[in-house]
Amino acid sequence: PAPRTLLLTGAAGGLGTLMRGLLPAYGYELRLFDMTPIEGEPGAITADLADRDALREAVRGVDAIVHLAGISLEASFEKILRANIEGTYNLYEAARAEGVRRVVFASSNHAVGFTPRPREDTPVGTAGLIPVDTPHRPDTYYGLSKCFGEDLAQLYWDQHGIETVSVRIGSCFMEPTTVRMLSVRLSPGDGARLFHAALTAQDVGHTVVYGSSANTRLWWDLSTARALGFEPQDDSEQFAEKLVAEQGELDPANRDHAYLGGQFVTNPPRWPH
Ligand code: NAI
Ligand code: 15L
Repeated sequence: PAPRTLLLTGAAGGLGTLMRGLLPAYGYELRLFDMTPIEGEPGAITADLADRDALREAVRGVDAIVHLAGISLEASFEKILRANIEGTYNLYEAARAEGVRRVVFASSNHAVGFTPRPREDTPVGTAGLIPVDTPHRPDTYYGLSKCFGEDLAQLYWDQHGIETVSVRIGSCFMEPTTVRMLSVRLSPGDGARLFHAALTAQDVGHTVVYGSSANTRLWWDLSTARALGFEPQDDSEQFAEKLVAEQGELDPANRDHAYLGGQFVTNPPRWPH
C-alpha cells in the first residue's frame, strides 16, 4: 500500500517548510522532526539527529521517511561528521530497528559538484547530459557527506531491504536568484511531485535521481526521476530574461561557472551556526 504517514526530518528548514505546505495535498499525514522548534506546530518533535532514542520514537509507526535534516551548506569536517554522516546513520538505524521500509534522502548536486557542467554547445536532450552514474565528485565536505548518505542508502537496501530514493536536489527555493539556477532549479511544486513519486513508486531498491524541473538549460539526466513517475511541470526559463539581464550568461572562463556545483567549488557558502 502507498505510504500515508511520513516522518519529515528538517521540517523547520527552507525545504521542510515548503514541503510542510505542499505534501499534505497528496494525502500524507506528517510527523515533523527538527532540532529547531517549529512555531505553531506543538506536535513537532524537537530533537537532534544525534539523539538515537528520540529518533527511534520519531520513526516508530510511520510508513516512510523524508530525510531533509542536516547541515545544508559547507562546514567544518567535525560538524558535518556529526550532523550529516552520523546523523544519517542514526536515522537509518532507527528505521531498521522500527521496520520502516522507505526513505527519501535529500542528497545534493554537490555530491557530484566537481563534475564539469555541460556547455552551451552540448545539444540538450543528448548523452551530453550528466548521468546519475557519473562518479562521485564532491565539491565540499558537505558534498562528501551526501556521497556517504547515498552509499549508506545502498548498504541498507542490500543488507536490510530498506528502500531509498536519493534525490540529488539542484536548487529548491521559492524564487531562482542566479543564472545557474536556470539549469539546476527544482521548483517547490516539482519538488513535491518528485518526493511523491519517490514515495509511491514500486520496487525502487536504491535509486539515485537528480531533482530539478524540466529546465530548458538542464545539465543532467532526469530519466531515472521520470521512471519513478515524476512528471515535472515547470521550467526555470521563464526567469531567464531577468536573471541574464542582471548577471549575464555563465562565463566558461569563470571557475565559479565551470562545474555543476557552481560557487561551492571555489568559495562555498558556510553554515552559519
Ligand atoms: P536548511 O538548512 O534550511 O534546513 C535544514 C534543517 O535541518 C534545519 O531546520 C536544521 O535545524 C535541521 N538540522 C540541521 N542539523 C540537524 C541535526 N543535527 N538534527 C536535527 N535537525 C538538524 O536546508 P534546506 O535548504 O531546507 O535543505 C534541506 C535538505 O535538502 C538538506 O539536507 C540539504 O542538504 C538538502 N538539499 C537542499 C537543497 C536546496 O536547494 N534547498 C539542494 C540540495 C540538497
Ligand atoms: C545545496 O545542496 C544546498 O543545500 C542549497 O542551499 C543550495 O546551495 C543548493 O545546493 C545549490 O546548489 O544551489
